[in-house]
Amino acid sequence: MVYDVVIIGAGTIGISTGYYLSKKGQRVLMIDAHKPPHEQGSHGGETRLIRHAYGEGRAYTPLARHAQKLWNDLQAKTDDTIFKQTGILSIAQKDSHFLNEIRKSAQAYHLPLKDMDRDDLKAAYPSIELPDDSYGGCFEPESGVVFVDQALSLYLDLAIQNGAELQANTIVESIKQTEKELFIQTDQGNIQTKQVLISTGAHQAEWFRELNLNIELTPKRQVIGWFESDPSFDASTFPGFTFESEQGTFYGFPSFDGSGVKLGRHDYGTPVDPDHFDRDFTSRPEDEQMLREFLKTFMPKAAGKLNKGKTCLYTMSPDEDFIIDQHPEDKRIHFAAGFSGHGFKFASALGEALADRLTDQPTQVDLAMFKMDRFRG
Ligand code: PYC
Repeated sequence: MVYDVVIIGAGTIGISTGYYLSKKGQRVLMIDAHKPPHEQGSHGGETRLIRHAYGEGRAYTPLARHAQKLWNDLQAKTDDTIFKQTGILSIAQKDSHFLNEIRKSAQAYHLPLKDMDRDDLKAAYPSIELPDDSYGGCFEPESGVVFVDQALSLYLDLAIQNGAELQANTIVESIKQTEKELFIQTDQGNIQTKQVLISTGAHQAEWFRELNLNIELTPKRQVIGWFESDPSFDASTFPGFTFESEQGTFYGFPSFDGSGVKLGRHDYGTPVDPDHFDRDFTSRPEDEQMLREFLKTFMPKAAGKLNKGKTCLYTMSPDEDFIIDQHPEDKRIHFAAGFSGHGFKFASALGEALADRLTDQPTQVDLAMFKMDRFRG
């Protein structure tokens, strides 16, 4: 049996691509070292923000909007919560690059956006403490929070209903290229396929080296904590948020059903070997201290007891933009990598686009900005 596509890495992008390929009737096999969804890679931590007006660059906005449409389509298939429209509040110095880019994205794509000074923020969110008038914010009402396990489990179930296969707890050792087929060599035996997508998150650096692609990827250990919070932080009234402060760039989630506020720091993280790093949140007290210090300063009523803490992985590309491309010498080998801590929200649209590319169809979103030749001298 020869598969149309083998996907190495059934994480965020692998599963969504598997789903969209299965909808096209492709013979698909997803392989993962663990049993997805799981907490071993980059999709742990339960929730992700989806922001449409995009501080990292307005070029991402069409992708975010199409991703939102596809998350809504997925939501229509289930009673579980895939997406919750909490709105997203971004706070930073009022003339920061990040807020200006959000404003420009909203303008360019006619997105509803409320520009707020410190007094507006104080009136709308009395639980946020801002030390001075230099801070401002942008509130985007149509964006919100995607629930990771629910979304990926549904994509996986639907893909399997459509005939896709999942081979969990399997290590891929190498890819042998012959003119006719690709042979995927695993610790459970060999598999034949016409094409392969490698989307192995923090393990992608090893594949780039193996396939002679000179692109540096850096896996980083990240920490997130859920802190007991006052009812003013409940998801019915408080939005998801990003917050650039003198203590660092943080992001967070309101309390869902008493979970407490979830907080992480984006511009932080220790470079690690993804197979050997300290997964225990409590082993480094300075991690909790850093998150708690931010809350004590800016959201003191959310600085309660730590309900739980987790670690997960970012995989940083050299410019923090994604790498989605085909091998320059063998177009049957596709990659999706380097999501740099801001990829999950786009997974629906990227999975659809990769499935289109793998079946030689035009993509609905433009993937040109993710080509790897941008790193060539
Ligand atoms: O890109 O909004 C984001 C995000 C939230 C958590 C990690 N990344």
